[in-house]
Amino acid sequence: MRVHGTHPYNAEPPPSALAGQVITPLDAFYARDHGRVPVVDPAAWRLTVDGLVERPLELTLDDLRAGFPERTVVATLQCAGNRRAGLLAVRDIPGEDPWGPGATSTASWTGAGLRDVLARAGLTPDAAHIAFQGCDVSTEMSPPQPFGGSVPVIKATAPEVLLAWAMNGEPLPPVHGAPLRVVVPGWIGARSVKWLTRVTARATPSDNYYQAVAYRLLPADPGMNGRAEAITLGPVALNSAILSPGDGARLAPGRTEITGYAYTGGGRAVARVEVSLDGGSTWHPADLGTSPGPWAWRHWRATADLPEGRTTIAVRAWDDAAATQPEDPRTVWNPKGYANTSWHRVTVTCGP
Ligand SMILES: Nc1nc2c(c(=O)[nH]1)N[C@H]1C(S)=C(S)[C@@H](COP(=O)(O)O)O[C@H]1N2
Ligand SMILES: [Mo]
Repeated sequence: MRVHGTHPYNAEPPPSALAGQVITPLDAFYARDHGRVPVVDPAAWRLTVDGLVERPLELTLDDLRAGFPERTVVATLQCAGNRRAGLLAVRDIPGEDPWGPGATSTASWTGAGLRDVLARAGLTPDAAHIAFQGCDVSTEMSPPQPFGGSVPVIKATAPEVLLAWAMNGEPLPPVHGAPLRVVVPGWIGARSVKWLTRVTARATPSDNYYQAVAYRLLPADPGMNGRAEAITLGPVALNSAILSPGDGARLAPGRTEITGYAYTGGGRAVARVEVSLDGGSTWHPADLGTSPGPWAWRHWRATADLPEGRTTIAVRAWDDAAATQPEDPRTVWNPKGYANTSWHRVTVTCGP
């Protein structure tokens, strides 16, 4: 793993560890924490469901396992800071880690459907947002706060949203949120709150720091009237990256296999992936392979005859609304370094 920090723990797999496998092994799954991993006693742990509900609930892990149908969903998590390093190269972003393309991974998640738990509690008609709170404490703000966030009721009650206790068929590891985390497929990783202790139905979005202040896309510049809106990040924007060959690789001449991932959230689908060897003048379609399901990335592959010497390989994806990725990271730079969706590039050298 490439470790960006130990307390809190932040680490991403190198591209080679993500390449070639649609389900990321647990020891290669990226980790993104804002506080120290809390020590949770699963026997004493309870999940509180409260707020705008008819019947507030207090559930043990056994209540969740025995009381609700078990569901499994293959879903990709992607941090909003994935590929921030490409934005840092444009302009400095103080205090934020230089994530490469590995702040994303895919697992098979098992747990109870959040919609089933919310149905048991009974949402009142004025419930519009479902807020999540973990029991880790972040000191990134003053006074310190537990990590939290929210999603609109329409997403919270969609069948793919889980309260997960297992990952790839194993008990949820401590660093990924044991004993229970939310998994909100298609939305930025920050909404998949780990070490979950409270689910609250509200009329408005969560006022937690990570919903109300961080994970918002600020304008690059204040502008002439200083009134550009901050965008609260929700669904993941279309993105793609090259996993192999690695940046800086030396390759034997001849045919080279190029592989990587493409992903989009919010219920959209990756419709096409293309690679260019000439800075975007011409594009070659990649093979998308079979889909592992509507909430997971696509692992694509293409083969190319690389010329001798240095070549920069670029990738871009298209989605089913015919949106594609911007060429230049300068056009998407923002002060917190989120959502770098610009073409991903690696430079390789071919020679005898
Ligand atoms: N309680 C809690 N939940 C959290 C976080 C956190 O710091 N604390 N980080 C979030 C962010 S920003 C991301 S990208 C994902 C990362 O999940 P992972 O560490 O399992 O990959 O968890 C989210 N859930
Ligand atoms: Mo994140």
